[in-house]
Amino acid sequence: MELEKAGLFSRIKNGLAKTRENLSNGVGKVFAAFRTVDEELFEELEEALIMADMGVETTMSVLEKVRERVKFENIKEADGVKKILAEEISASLTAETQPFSLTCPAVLLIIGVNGAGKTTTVGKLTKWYKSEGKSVLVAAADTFRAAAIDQLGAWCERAGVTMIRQAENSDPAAVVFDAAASAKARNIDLLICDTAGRLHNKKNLMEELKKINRIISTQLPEAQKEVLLVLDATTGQNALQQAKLFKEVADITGIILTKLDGTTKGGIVVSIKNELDIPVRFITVGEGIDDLQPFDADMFAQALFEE
Ligand SMILES: Nc1nc2c(ncn2[C@@H]2O[C@H](COP(=O)(O)OP(=O)(O)OP(=O)(O)O)[C@@H](O)[C@H]2O)c(=O)[nH]1
Ligand SMILES: [Mg+2]
Repeated sequence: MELEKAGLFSRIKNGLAKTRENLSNGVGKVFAAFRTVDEELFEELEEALIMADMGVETTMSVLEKVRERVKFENIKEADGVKKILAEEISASLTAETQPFSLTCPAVLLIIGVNGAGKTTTVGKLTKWYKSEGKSVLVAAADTFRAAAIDQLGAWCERAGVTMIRQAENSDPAAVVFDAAASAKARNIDLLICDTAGRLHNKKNLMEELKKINRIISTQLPEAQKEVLLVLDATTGQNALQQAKLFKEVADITGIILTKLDGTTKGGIVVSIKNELDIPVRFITVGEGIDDLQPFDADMFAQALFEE
């Protein structure tokens, strides 16, 4: 178990390499040039954290807590301040958040804009939960392009799970209906629904999600329902804006942040949790089927700062 944890940790660390580099160019430099704990130090830290896309509001509130603790604990060493900063970031990520766990049967509805990484993430989640011993069924509810259905089909084949599909351009809600009925009949633990990224317009999207939710609730009334919004971390603060829009049309229960490997903007995780109060549940750090990890705030904060 310890070994497993160490492995996960080093994968997060590698996945966050660009963000870490960005932070160490910023926060790291501030600490390297550390002289005394004074207002100037905090101002430089503030700038460095904002540059890592932690968001202004979040940076301010985290640094306020760091300031208080540094004073109260009479910290004089750079390492001490750094440790407190990591702890406060971690604390802000876990504040009032219940750990994520699934009680089966469960349904995951995966939503998000074009290209955010939904389909890839469904593939990864399928493998993740299957290796936990759960029976999984996938619904190809992105019916806009045949290629999208085939892309998902390839992931499902690799993970060894069944995918429910219909013809291109059929009603996404009808696919979910079929899949939910099948999940019920076969006593499936977990149904994962991929959806289309095309954000026609807000009203359309809202109607479609409502319809899908209604079907799930009718077909699988006992199931735990999670609506997970997939956000592309490389878009930084834009991802936050997207999340705000989606929050207006859907009851999002969690966020999956993708492509953390390709960005210097990993600080966006902190900003999402603090400004939207939606917990980050998974992160992805690559295109491979195993590049998905449940989000662990302590590990994440440590990975950001550890040398
Ligand atoms: N580097 C990296 N690339 C990723 C990650 N997750 C997804 N991608 C890539 O992002 C691209 C888009 O992924 P998709 O899963 O097709 O995105 P989508 O949200 O389903 O897109 P649409 O169905 O068109 O809305 C693909 O090229 C993926 O390989 C990740 O964690 N890291
Ligand atoms: Mg897709």
